[in-house]
Amino acid sequence: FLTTPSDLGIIAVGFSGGQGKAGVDTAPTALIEAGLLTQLSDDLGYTLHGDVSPTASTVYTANLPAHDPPVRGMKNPRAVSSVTRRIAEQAYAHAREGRLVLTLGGDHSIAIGTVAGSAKAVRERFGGGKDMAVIWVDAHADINTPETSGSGNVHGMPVSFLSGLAKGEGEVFGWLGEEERISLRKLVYIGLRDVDVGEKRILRENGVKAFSMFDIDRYGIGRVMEMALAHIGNDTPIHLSFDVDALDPMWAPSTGTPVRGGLTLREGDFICEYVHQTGSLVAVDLVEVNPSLAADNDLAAHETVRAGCSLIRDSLTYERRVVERVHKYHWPA
Ligand code: B3U
Ligand code: MN
Ligand code: MN
Repeated sequence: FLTTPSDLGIIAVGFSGGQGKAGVDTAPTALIEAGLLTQLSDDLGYTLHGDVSPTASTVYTANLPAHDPPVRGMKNPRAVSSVTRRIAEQAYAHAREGRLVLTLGGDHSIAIGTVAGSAKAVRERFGGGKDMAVIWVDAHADINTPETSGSGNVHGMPVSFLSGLAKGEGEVFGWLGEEERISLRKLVYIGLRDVDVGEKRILRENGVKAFSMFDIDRYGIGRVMEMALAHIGNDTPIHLSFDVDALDPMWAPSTGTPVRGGLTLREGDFICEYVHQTGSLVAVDLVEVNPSLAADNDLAAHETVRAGCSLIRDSLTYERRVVERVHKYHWPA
């Protein structure tokens, strides 16, 4: 786990049921058409595993319940539960093979699956003695419980289900067990600027580590990353869940809930490079790219997809450079 996997398990899951806007389901295809996979294999030297065909996400989104009325206010609860359950199995299977898991969303509800899958694999690998850390880069905290949520959109709730703050039952997240849970003590937020009142209370009461845009302005992204990693601790496997709306809409306009005053693309890239540099990265999600929300110009979608590719590359690149350096030093005389 804590070495340098040169194998990537790729999960392409264009799922939009965690929120109300169509189009986020086309993101994996858009990212792939922009050349992402070629860059990962040809330029960065990764061996890719997993179905990345244009129809890949049908594996997860097939046979969804036709009748899916709200449960505790959650919209599409059975669909989200069943999709994330399959993603969790897939992420776990990749991780068990020692692959770094890259998931292309989809809305952020899919992280219920990806994080659950990596948490389970990490727990198994370390015999339960080590909790996986999660770095959640987002304008939003996504920690509403069904009860605190004003929207009923599950993409605003993944962290509460993953941490056990919200409990599932039966066909709606009943599959989410102890071994798939994360600890709120090993969770770090970066980029927050649109947090609901109920979420703020949850963050405060649980002492969750959060670096808002205020902290980034105050300390700079370099210092924030140092503090984030210091909080997590050395040699802790890290799952990076990157919501593209953490970036300022200037860089990523095509997303469901853009919030002004966000990260520059360079700050986002730095976060990804910095996390990868730890050598502890086990999984990366990139979510909420919605190419059909190109508000006022045709370039918007293209720019957002391009930003997404950049973030993914950087989360997988830094170590490649380190490896090259190591090779140089160990080059036979
Ligand atoms: N906190 C609000 C809004 C929101 C969360 N995540 C996104 N938007 N992208 C909610 O619906 O829970
Ligand atoms: Mn999010
Ligand atoms: Mn968000």
